[in-house]
Amino acid sequence: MLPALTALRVFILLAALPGTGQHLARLVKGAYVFWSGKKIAVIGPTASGKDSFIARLQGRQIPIRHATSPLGERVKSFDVRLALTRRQSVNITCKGVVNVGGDVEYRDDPSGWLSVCKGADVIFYVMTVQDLVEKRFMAKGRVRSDLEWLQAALPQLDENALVHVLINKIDEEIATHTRYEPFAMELAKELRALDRTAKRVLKPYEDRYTGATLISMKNKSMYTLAIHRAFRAVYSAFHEHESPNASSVQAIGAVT
Ligand SMILES: Nc1nc2c(ncn2[C@@H]2O[C@H](COP(=O)(O)OP(=O)(O)OP(=O)(O)O)[C@@H](O)[C@H]2O)c(=O)[nH]1
Ligand SMILES: [Mg+2]
Repeated sequence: MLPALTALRVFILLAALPGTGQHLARLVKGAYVFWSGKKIAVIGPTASGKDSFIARLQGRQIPIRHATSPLGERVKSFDVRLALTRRQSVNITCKGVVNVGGDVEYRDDPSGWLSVCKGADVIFYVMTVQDLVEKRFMAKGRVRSDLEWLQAALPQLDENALVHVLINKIDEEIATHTRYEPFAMELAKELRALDRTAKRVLKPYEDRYTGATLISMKNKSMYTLAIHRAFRAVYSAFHEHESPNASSVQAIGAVT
């Protein structure tokens, strides 16, 4: 099959939006166009799994030992090969990804998170499932203060920059990817609370928030399942933003 055709078929899955014919084709093309050459930034608390996420995106093994990333370490542009099924994958170019450690000093340093996020189209904020369960998104929690940091930073960033939260290390709570859905249901209350808080704290930029996705960088099956949801949620939010009257666009759920 021609690569372009494969890519289109893949994006039918990626977009995963209801609709037929021309409308669907437009959406599929839109998703492809949206993700091609996107600049992403990866931020989050220390040891939440930022380097592991970048490794996964690059198809590498995740670092076994935690090594704190130096401030503003640049990661070269790379192509993300997103395998949607065993036989289908699509290439997305991520340019100018900059990695940065998660300490608060790193966050607040001018050459820290702000420089990482500048010019990014999509900012992935990586936290852990422990942060969620311990409600660190509530007042005085680390996640909450990071959201406040983002709210203050957004006016200085790309005016269309989108934010997506990845809730990592779910493999520490569940054994297989088949437990993903039931686990997400168990955490529904916390996920809704995180969503509400994120939208409230990010005001007036709450539209930039594209939801949160449970994920494991360590477990490949869980990673694969989750990353499609995350990419889809970001694109859906973008599409919704672009055409607010599009009735067939999936609502962005808190989590997935
Ligand atoms: N169990 C489990 N461990 C993980 C997962 N993702 C990352 N880790 C581990 O967590 C540790 C930290 O991962 P990193 O990716 O280096 O974290 P980081 O966010 O880049 O850390 P800093 O740069 O210091 O802020 C490593 O020991 C990883 O092996 C995951 O999904 N599950
Ligand atoms: Mg790191």
